[in-house]
Amino acid sequence: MGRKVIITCAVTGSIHTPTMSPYLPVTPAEIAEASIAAAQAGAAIIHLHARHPETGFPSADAALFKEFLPEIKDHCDAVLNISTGGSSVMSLDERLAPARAAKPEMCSLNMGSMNFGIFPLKAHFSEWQHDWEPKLLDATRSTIFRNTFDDIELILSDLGGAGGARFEFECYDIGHIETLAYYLSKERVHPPLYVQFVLGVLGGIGASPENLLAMKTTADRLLGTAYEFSVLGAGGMQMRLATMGAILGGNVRVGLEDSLTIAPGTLAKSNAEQVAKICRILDELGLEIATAAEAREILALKGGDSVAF
Ligand code: KMH
Ligand code: ZN
Repeated sequence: MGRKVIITCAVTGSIHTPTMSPYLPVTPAEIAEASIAAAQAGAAIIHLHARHPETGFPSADAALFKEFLPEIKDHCDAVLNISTGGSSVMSLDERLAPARAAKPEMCSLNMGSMNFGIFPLKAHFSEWQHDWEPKLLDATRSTIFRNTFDDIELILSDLGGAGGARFEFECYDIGHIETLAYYLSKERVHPPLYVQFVLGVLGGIGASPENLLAMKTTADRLLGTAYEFSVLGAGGMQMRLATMGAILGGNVRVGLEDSLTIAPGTLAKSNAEQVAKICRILDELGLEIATAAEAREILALKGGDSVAF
């Protein structure tokens, strides 16, 4: 197979809140619909969180995931990747419940504890649909997004070993790549590693081309040929950094989890709109887009028939 670019779409996440965009999927039906449309637009992987259906509050209730996972699987072939990051105000056990129940092909694995500040988003709004929204944003001034070595090893053994999942290794800074290289040297993780370079979260590395190059150079030095990478630029740099990542030989992640816009100052009307845009860019660059089956082959996934939903 020649080089193909894998598109991940992260459809809702736990950063943005309902007041920020009317297009953010909230209910299981909305999450399913957004995921299927994103897959139809060209995404090979769908990265999934859940939300409380009435309030939109980030939720790791496995029962909510059970409402949308089979529905998405019935309507498209995309790889369903379940978050183990949840939100920084959840306990680790809460965060792992959906992936433990669903035994997915893929789940996220955040490679270090850090500040994860989403409180600056508060300044853009004066009225809120729900009381919890400004409170959650403020809470990120004092909470730690906890991903200790023990936590990482628990996820590797529980979901990787026993569950057969492979990982989207979310690296928010250079040191997280060092941690991944440590686990590679100890044979706790196995190639091909799928490394998500996350740029633009306050507390992690900033969203600049220079920083993306630094991440890539570090990963090349430490992980050599053992890895594939993808690029996630949070906020307004999403499309530019994804494009740069693709040019550098990587894959891309888009979706309303990480950016609500389709162009500066314009809200994206759907996740699929962002997927369609990155498809157009990749096409113009002469780059081919991976199908879900090709993504499974590239990332050595266990297959959609081996999950528990
Ligand atoms: N929204 C990303 C910056 C996870 O789900 O494990 C972080 C994320 C974490 O995707
Ligand atoms: Zn996520």
